[in-house]
Amino acid sequence: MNMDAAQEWHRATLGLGGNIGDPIAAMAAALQRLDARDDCRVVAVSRLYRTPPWGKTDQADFYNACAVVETRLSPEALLDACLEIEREMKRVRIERWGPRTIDMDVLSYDALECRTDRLEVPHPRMSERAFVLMPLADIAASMLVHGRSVAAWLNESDKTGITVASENGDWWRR
Ligand code: PH2
Ligand code: MG
Ligand code: MG
Repeated sequence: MNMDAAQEWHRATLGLGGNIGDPIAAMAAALQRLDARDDCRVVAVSRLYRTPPWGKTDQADFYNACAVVETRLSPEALLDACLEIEREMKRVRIERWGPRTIDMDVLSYDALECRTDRLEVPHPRMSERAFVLMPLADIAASMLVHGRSVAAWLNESDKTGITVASENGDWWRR
């Protein structure tokens, strides 16, 4: 194994959300757990947003946020770290696109474009979802996704009903 490669830090973005129980506390705890790992550091967190449910609309509003993470993990290992945190937090998910206590998705990893059985980056639906693009624009507006900036995608997205729910990106440290 090439140990130099394993030591390198990469920059990933994550999308967080939830709409059951106390989603804000769950997202804060998830980010704290990730930041506590010595192979991950949370370097920027967006404001919190309250967002109407997308996909399956007869469910409670979500809270959403995004984070920039520096990590020594590979893309799939970062996905596993996120899934492990979801599991440790006893994630409840009733159905696809339905209600959930905590969701932590890998949105991007450096400028990598890849698709495996388990992970696709950039996240295949991120460029059409304002509940991802609005928080992401707080911390990575100029990042390119499929050749266009987050700000440009956001400009064209449907932001109806989305409201800002925190003054700044400090909400997860409480
Ligand atoms: N997540 C989903 C499905 N629908 N809608 C909003 N507003 N926010 C989400 O995070 C969300 C959703 C599946 O991951
Ligand atoms: Mg997910
Ligand atoms: Mg998701």
